Amino acid sequence: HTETRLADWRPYPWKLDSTRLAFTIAPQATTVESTLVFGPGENGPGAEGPADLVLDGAGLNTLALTIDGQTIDETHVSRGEETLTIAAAALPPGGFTFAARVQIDPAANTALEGLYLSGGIYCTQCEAQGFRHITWYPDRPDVMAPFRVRITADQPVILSNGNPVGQGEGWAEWDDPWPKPAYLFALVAGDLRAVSGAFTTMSGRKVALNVWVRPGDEDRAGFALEALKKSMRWDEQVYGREYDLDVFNIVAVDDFNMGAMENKGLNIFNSKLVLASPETATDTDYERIEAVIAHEYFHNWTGNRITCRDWFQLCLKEGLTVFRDQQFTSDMRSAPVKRIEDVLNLRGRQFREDQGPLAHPPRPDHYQEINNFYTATVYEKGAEVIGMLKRLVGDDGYAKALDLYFQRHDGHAATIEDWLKVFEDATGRDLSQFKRWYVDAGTPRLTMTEAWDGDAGRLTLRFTQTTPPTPGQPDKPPRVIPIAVGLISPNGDEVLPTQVLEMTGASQDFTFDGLAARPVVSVLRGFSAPVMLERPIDAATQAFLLAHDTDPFTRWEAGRALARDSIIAMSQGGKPSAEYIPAVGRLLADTAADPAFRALALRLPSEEEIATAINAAGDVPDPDRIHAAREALARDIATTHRAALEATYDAMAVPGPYAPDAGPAGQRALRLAALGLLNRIDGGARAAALWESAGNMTEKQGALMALIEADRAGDALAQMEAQFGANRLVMDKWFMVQPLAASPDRAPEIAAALAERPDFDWKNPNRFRALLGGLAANHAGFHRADGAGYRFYTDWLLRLDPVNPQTTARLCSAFETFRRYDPARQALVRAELQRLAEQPGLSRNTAEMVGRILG
Ligand code: B3K
Ligand code: ZN
Repeated sequence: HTETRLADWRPYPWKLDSTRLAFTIAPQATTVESTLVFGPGENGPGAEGPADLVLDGAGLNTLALTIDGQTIDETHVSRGEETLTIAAAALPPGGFTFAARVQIDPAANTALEGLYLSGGIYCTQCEAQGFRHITWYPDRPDVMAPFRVRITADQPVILSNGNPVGQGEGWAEWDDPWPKPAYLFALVAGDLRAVSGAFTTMSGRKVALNVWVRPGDEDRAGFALEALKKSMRWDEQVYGREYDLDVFNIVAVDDFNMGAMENKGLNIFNSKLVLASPETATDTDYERIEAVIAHEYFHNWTGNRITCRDWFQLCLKEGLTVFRDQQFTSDMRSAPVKRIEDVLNLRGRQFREDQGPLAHPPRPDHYQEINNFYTATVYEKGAEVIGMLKRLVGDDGYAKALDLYFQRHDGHAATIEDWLKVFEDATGRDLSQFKRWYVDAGTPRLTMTEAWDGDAGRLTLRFTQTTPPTPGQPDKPPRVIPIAVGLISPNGDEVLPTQVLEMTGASQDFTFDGLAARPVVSVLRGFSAPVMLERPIDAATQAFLLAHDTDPFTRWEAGRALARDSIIAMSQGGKPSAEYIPAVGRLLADTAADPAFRALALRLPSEEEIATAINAAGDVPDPDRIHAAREALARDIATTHRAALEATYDAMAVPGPYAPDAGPAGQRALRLAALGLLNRIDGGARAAALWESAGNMTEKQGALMALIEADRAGDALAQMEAQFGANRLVMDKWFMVQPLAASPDRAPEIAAALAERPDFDWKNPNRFRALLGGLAANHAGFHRADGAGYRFYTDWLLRLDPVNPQTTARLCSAFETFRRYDPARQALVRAELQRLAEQPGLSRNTAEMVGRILG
């Protein structure tokens, strides 16, 4: 398969002045007529001589091609695998109009890329390269044009980007004045109902807002609409960014490869990120809906008005937009809790990626299939890098740089170099070393040692950094690392509030003078850099930090480390840290602390996290022993603190009607964390009672997971199916929790039995991910020694690949950690990967993933 390289990027030689599209929609034969007006490009005729016109297209039935109304002579046309080239000789150098008529088949489009049908609704997904499945076009993000779109369809609702300019029975016309690349094009046609509102922008313009759902789903769309209004207001207040069209549409569809898509003025969402009611959605679902609605809305400026020059620059829009949605959630909810959640997510997905065969920089420089690079590294590490930049230049510097970014690049397609340049110009800083964060893969290991000179009252902190090799990058020069530290005196008072140390060398000392007594160091506050920190520290000091640190992140981190070390020790035949179980008691007694924080502190690290830590220490993780050790620790905690856990469980019952706000959600989270522990010693009694009494999905799902763990969920599962059998999103949960919470010795069999059911609608990405993702997240079940988990998983990847390559390829990452495990498990995974690799006709998406994982 061929590789695309950053070094090969060249400007498009023609300038696309306008795009007109006319669709005549029919399930198996939709006709697309396109009219593209080209003028001489900056680097086109005149600058570099006559240029060919290269257009992208895939799976198109081409009916006509013209230049200025004349059929193009075939001698001037050449065809590649996914390209059409019209020779310069056929093109008037001063400009011309290219027109095409093609036919496509939305009903047969199971890959969900381009125009497809989802449960009777026509919709599109064009990022990254879906537009070429719609018509011939320069399908690259640096070719931007205003779009005028006319759609004829026998459907009540017909939408596209921009503002509506005309409509009648069976047709509608839309005009988008803002130049955009093809990947932001969208079209929707179907029987939909709007939940509508309005927003008045800061300059007083009124914008119509619609959340479009299937008839019957209207009562579950209100939360998304409110989240949209909050996002619009926040982007005005915090970034000074105003919306720029008369209407903003959001559409929920059931079949979608990802979470959502930021098409200009017409965001298309996976229905699970729009629809919510207390009976069907959990607190986590509500928080995600709010965050993703915000994310897609924020893309209007960071992604759409300023887009990416090429797909290597993906983190330019994604890292920044994730960073912005994280800021938004921090402002809407609890900033410390959000930070801890983000770090958990980063470590669970991005650190994992960065330490395995799929490691790549936030800005990669080659790919086979760009859809494989919508990764935790591009998104979440991309956001962390911006967080570091902000920490280094300060809030004012960041605000100035962002203003300059919007001013300088609005309407253009930009690069990471452009992005860094605005920071340099706005702050006067040299960011050449900082750029390493964008171009180097791998997670730096940061070690800290302390030297205390009692006579001088001086503490010296010595930091060293190294980054292990990653595929294609053997040597890693040092990076700039912002290290936030604070010093705490032995009596628990803070003697030095947070200070950001700027590390630039491979090894560097920082000294603190004038100290009356040796302080305890609180380091990497707020997780100030995405590194793995190693420091010699005893359990008593960790317990001290858990009790006294003023920074909520490092406070939580201290407790996490105690829990992690305890499980690791137990999995290797030792005992839990003597400090840990008493510390849990103090946490339960600390009723003044935010329940959401206490819930995070009480929850044990996952088995995956333990396996990662064992691997990082140079040992081989044993999934069965890790599982047993974690269970044993949970039982110890429950036995020791039974009364306090029961009191916490009772105290955290939230009276009155359900509200998805951070306050009550935090109480429910703490309540369920207590339930999870008590469940180990009460045989599921409390979970059974909660299942009966709970009036919201958050507690229902928590109770259900506990019942599955206690192996008494039969009735609950039957009730859930009876009540919600027709609700796809609830049934996705039903499919997910069973393999996820099952005992490892049965998880693969449970997944296999569920896969036999007629309602395992495996072509639907949500349903497929629910079942396979549920199993993969059951660490000991997926990695079961007999290989049953690996086999079942691979069987289904093989089945899905010809139908939906994108979703198949994404799920391959379940295997990215395989080299951590013992030789027997490694051999089992390798055999499954071989089985995939040898499959005739395997998609380019999956082939790339399998190839990279096998190395
Ligand atoms: N930009 C889209 C993701 C598109 C995925 C293409 N395979 C959603 C987002 O990041 O907001
Ligand atoms: Zn995004």
